[in-house]
Amino acid sequence: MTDKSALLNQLTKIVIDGLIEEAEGATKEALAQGLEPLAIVENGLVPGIEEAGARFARGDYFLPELVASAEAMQTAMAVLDPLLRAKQEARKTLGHVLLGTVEGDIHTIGKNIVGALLQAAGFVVTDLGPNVAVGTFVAKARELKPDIVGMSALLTTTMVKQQQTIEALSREGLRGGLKVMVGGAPVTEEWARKIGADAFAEDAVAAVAAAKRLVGA
Ligand code: B1M
Repeated sequence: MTDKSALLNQLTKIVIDGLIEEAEGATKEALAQGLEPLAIVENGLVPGIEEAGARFARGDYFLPELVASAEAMQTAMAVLDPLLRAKQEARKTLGHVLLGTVEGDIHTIGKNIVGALLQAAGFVVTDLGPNVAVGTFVAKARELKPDIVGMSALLTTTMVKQQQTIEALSREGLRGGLKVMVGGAPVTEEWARKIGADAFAEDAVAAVAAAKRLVGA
């Protein structure tokens, strides 16, 4: 095993085991060894949080263990996030994305990665955070006039808020010229079509490609 894959495996284990104090140092070490920030996310951290989620679903992990895994991942992401954002690819602004996790849903990790890569690609991102009420998306869309509203949902029970937000945006006459992108682990292309979203993306790299398509960049 190479040093680099050993470091990635170590990061995966740190997230699975929720070793919060070790996450920052191991992430900095991976960077020092020349690993790209996105590769650290995709090949080190994400497999760890997915395994923690699978253990939680099987009943092998309880909520405190899932929380510890999430905190270890977020500690590592605090190191990587500025680097992901700083990798400015475009010189001109491609558009404005209003981003948030829908009402009733506090999952932020995937949304934050999407936001960081959109910013790196040249989009201005206004991140409303987690648990964003339908009315808040509508009010902010009216106020800020973004090109794209992006909604993340991680729970099968909160996906419906994406639909309700799209309906509210239409009702308020805000859909003309405004595109909507949806994503999150339970969200599918089929769901996106059903609720009238303009784009679905299964990961952050696909989200950048989709956002560029939506603004014709
Ligand atoms: Co929770 N959780 N969680 N959780 N959690 C899931 C989603 C779950 C699948 C775990 C499981 O049972 N296997 C399950 C949902 C089951 C379901 O709905 N069918 C679940 C549950 C049940 C819960 C609670 C209800 C647990 C409880 O309290 N009993 C609770 C819900 C609280 C709430 O929201 N109201 C809860 C809480 C938590 C923590 C707080 C502990 C923590 C979140 C911490 C945080 O985000 N700040 C957490 C975590 C970490 C997870 C798992 C393990 C990992 C999610 C994650 O960060 N993945 C998750 C299991 C899983 O998904 N495998 C799980 C990594 C991230 C990079 O991927 O978020 O999918 P993801 O984002 C990707 C793509 O989806 C896409 O790009 C991202 C980057 O590549 N994408 C977009 C995301 N948003 C996008 C938007 C776009 C485009 C693409 O356009 C706008």
